[in-house]
Amino acid sequence: MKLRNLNYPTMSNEPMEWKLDAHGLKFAIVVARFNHSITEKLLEGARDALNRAGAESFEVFHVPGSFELPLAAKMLAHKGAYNAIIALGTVIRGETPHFDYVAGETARGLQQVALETGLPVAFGVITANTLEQAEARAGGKRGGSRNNKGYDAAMTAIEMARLQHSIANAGGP
Ligand code: INI
Repeated sequence: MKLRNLNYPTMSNEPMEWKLDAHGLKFAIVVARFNHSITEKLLEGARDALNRAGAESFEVFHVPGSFELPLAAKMLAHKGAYNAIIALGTVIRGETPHFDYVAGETARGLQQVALETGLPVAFGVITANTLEQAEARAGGKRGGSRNNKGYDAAMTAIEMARLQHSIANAGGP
């Protein structure tokens, strides 16, 4: 396979151009509407990463809040139609313990789906103390792909889908 040297930000600064190639890969993005001013920026970042990397396709699904992301991810995983799932949400700490339940269960549930189904599930959920902090992790006031957790999650999904493919073809004679 010919790999392209694409020059745009990765989650880490390491030179891992190979993982940026998403040709032939299909993705599902599931995004929470809660805190939608932030989650739509995450979605924009994820779309940008997948488009730049040449993903074959991606489909977008919405759920009410982050708490619903794990079940939606599980439904999508069971379709067997995707190489990875990208889960996007934003949980902002308020005055109540609600934050801990929503954030904790969302993280736990998404990891559980990945481990139980064997399908990569990227965790693109911002957990922040304030709206300003959340905004800063979604590309800033105007959005964009730098410092955007949606972009990073899509990059992770591409890398893990590629890894799954490599492992499936490894260990031969
Ligand atoms: N959902 C979020 O995605 N972020 C939040 O900050 C949040 N807070 O703070 O309440 C939130 N709550 C809704 C939750 O995800 C469920 O949709 C709801 O509890 C119904 O199951």
